[in-house]
Amino acid sequence: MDTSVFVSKDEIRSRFSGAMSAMYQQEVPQYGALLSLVHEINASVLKHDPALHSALRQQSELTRLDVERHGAIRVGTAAELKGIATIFAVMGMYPVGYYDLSVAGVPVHSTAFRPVDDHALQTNPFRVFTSLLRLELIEDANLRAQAAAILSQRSIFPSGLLELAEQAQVAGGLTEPQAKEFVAAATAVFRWHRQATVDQDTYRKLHAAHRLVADIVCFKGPHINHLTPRTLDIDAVQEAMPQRGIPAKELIEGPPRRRHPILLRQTSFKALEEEIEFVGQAGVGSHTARFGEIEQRGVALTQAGRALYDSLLAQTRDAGQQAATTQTYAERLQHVFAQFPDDSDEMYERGLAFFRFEPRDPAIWQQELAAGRPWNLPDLIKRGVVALRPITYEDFLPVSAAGIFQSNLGDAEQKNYVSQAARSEFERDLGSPVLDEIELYRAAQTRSEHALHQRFLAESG
Ligand code: OOG
Ligand code: NI
Repeated sequence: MDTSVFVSKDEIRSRFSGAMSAMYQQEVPQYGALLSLVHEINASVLKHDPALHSALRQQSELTRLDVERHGAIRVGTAAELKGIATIFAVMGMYPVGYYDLSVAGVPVHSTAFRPVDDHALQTNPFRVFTSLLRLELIEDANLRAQAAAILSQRSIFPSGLLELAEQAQVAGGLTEPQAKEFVAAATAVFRWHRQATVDQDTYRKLHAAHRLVADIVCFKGPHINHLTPRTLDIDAVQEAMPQRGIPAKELIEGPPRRRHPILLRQTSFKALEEEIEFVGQAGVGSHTARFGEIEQRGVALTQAGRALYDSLLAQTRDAGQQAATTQTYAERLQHVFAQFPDDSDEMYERGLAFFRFEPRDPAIWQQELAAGRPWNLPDLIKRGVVALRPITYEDFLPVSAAGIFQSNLGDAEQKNYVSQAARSEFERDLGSPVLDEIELYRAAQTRSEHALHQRFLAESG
């Protein structure tokens, strides 16, 4: 088979991400306004911070910045999740990580479909946070059965799409006309349907069980519920949102502002109230589900770094429970996170974060090669011969995700589920295990270390 006639997975993913963004701008105009704001602020940050500009260029992060975004969808059944996995695989997006949201009172569990290799991430890191409804968490057995019956009636994929995806897998790719057809059909899966598939009474009952249950069960497909561009200064965007008439969520989720950003900071604007029509009834109702979000990404953390992050976040939250506190959440966060070193060398030495390695300066590198010392990476870093380049965190944070879900559900919506993570059930429904994100970052760091070591050996003659 001549694979040169195939459009690359990276190219298909880029086109799909672009098509989704164009569709969502039509559907939710505020998302378009947010995109313009983020572009403006990113341009201004790059202009005023030449050091950041050149660091991003060196890390090959600059090219992807303008196309970078994530989306989120929610599906109702195992068959739907498997179909989604088949479609995303055509675009080089694979399930990474398991997120249990039931602990936060949301009856779903999730994974993130995303590219995994260095080149694919650099080209276009489009990711989709994908949640599966956990029907077993609906208490009322009748309602549970009714929801299952409604879901079993629908087919979320346009005819021919899954066949095309399966054929791509067998043949090894899609030709140009096939890729066009594929992107159009795949995008259509996630469009908004104003017409609910149920009557108002059914909608109300499902909504009362949990607003998310109604959102997942009552429509023809898993509409994209937000798209999230990446900003270089989330605090600036957060501050500017209300000035542009965009109703921002109160708090930025995740770690505090730092010189060396870690993981992921996120904020969103509140969901729109949209008119919907019910089956067999005149008149309209309303549904709120779709919103916009922004994110700022930092370095990926090791297991130890992540444990430290989780414990500091828990400390910040616990301190907030104490009546005597006069500090704002942001002040507490800043204060508690003083315990997390804000210095790349220290994060590397203490094994808290993942990095790639590069000679800092060609002349110094040449001197080092001439000196004939044996390879010793930690020493080369310490002496400033080798520079640390942070590996960007490509995933999500469950506590932040819960905060994003909650801000769009209203405070009254807090539910308590007696439930635990059900990773193996999720993987059974998905039809494969999810990849371990920490392993992916570790492998990226190791590849970089090996490449530099090889170069050192080759150039030392
Ligand atoms: C997904 C919420 C999680 C994020 O950025 O953490 C998420 C949803 O609302 O379906 O997208
Ligand atoms: Ni999101």
